[in-house]
Amino acid sequence: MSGTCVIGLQWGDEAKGKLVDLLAPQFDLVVRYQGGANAGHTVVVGDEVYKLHHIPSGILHGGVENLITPGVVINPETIITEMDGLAGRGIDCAKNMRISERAHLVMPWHIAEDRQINATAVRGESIGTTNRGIGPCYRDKVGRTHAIRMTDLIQPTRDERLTTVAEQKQTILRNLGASEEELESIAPQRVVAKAAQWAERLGPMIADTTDFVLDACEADKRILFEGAQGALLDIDHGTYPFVTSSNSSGVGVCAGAGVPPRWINTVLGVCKAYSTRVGGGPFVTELEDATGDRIRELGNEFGTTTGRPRRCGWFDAVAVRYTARLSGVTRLALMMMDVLAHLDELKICVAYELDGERITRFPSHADQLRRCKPIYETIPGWKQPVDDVRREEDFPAGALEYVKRVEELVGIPVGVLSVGPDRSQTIFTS
Ligand code: 2SA
Ligand code: MG
Repeated sequence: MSGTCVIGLQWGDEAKGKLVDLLAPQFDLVVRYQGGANAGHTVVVGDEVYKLHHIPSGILHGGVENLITPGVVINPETIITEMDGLAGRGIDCAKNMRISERAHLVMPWHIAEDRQINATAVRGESIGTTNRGIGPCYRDKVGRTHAIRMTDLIQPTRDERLTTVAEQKQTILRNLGASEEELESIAPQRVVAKAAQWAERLGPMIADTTDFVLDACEADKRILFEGAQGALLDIDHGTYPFVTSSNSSGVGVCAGAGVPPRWINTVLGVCKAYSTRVGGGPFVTELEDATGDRIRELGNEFGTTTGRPRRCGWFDAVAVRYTARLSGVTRLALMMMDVLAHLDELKICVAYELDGERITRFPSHADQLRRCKPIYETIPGWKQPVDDVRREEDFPAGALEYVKRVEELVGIPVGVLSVGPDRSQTIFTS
């Protein structure tokens, strides 16, 4: 048994891609199991920066098999562009990547529908999606009538199926006030022509990944499950409705990958030493001041996928304790310690005040979360760069003090500390 998961414990962008990339050589298989091209994993190898949205980070290592399993929604255009980009750098994805025949396709109409979602305020605020068609695609998957799966691309009924759905979608979008240009972009003949190209490029990689991954489990292969987004964006357990449309916490691994719990034994929970969020929704420890701006600047906190500036704030131990427990985390990875090294004073949110009461449980309603005020503990900044630290014992005492406090509050030991984007700037501590 050696199923290891890497799960984001905040709102995404915790630098999971870097960890997965670092760990990948120790595994036989890297599995992406939820989300889609809304993910943005930045991997830095020497001077090369790779931005992956769809393709598992294990692709950068020759001997590793990469699976995209049923829980993922695939934008064929994006994945092909990404494959071409990697090919230009000498990486042939067709060699060691398989895409589940059960995975759903993000179609051009989903992107148009996502724009409609973003134009609508939910509970007084826009969700601020990544406009990648993720929500509409999952909605169609659950709704079933308009869904297209990878396997549909390689069936003889493909063109007929696509024509029917494209016609229905044109009607739906026309009623929603879509422009003529938008309607033209999803015209049946256009979609059918595109699908033929997709099938040609992706066809050789379409496989029964469920069978493949179960065989791998039974053969005692080492499997790394690569989470996308973060647990607070989980459709069932996150800050609903300001969430993504998949199960992005640890509980999503099994359903998305098609792997039962018995094969999973290690869960690495990744969090920044502070907090960030992109898009709308409550954020109790948000800093809308100079300190927030300073963190954004020091941490280069801009979205990989959309380039949006990220909202920044202090570490929220209430939220992370919740998501760490929910995700079954066995070790924490505390990232971006280098950013905190520049601040005079640090704060950790240890509890919330909700309607005059002190709570340490994470509330389920967005309105309650909005009313929560952070209760902070202040810790002096250690004010000493840590970028060059490579061993736990070389950290300044103040930094280790901060780490200890995080461990105590979250209730899980820290096993990894990160002090910069490079592979070498990662310290395994326990
Ligand atoms: P969606 O597009 O339907 O999944 O958006 C719903 C909410 O989920 C948030 N979300 C994300 N938050 C952080 N990082 C994400 N990935 C990109 C990245 C984001 C980017 O890695 O940098 O580039 O902006 C991600 N994906 C989805 C989203 O902001 C909404 O709040
Ligand atoms: Mg990201």
